[in-house]
Amino acid sequence: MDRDPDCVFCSIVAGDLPADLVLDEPELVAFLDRRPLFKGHVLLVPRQHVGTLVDLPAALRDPFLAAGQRLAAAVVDGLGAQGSFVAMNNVVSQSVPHLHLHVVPRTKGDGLRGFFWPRATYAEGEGAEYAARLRAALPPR
Ligand code: DGP
Repeated sequence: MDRDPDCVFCSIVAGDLPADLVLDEPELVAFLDRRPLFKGHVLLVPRQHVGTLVDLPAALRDPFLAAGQRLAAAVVDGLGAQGSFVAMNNVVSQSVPHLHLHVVPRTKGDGLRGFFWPRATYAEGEGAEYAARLRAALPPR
């Protein structure tokens, strides 16, 4: 299994660094974020060192998303959350360069207000232009 000796999440996966494990399976591990947005905030990682979503091997795509679904169910069924916020940072704002999916329990009124994300506005025709650039850059299926 590929491991980066300098990666903290590889150390958690290997059992060299303690963490509260939520899921421990041949291809995937999930554990509590040590600085949770809310209690029960889980990070799902591939066991092998993968930097970002773009680098995730095809064979892991379905298991990774399936585990994310199960964790999203578990924060509701196990913790009494109403729902979840599921997200990942890739490169920008990614503080640990080992792919990780955040699964955060959410309940109305919990105080999380959209992370104060800035919102842009498209000028007339600009949305169509952006969509065309993205379609042209999409890697083949
Ligand atoms: P991001 O900013 O999206 O890269 O999220 C990285 C998260 O990883 C951040 O919420 C804190 C968490 N984290 C960083 N180091 C450790 C660690 O050693 N153990 C645990 N459990 N979580 C960590």
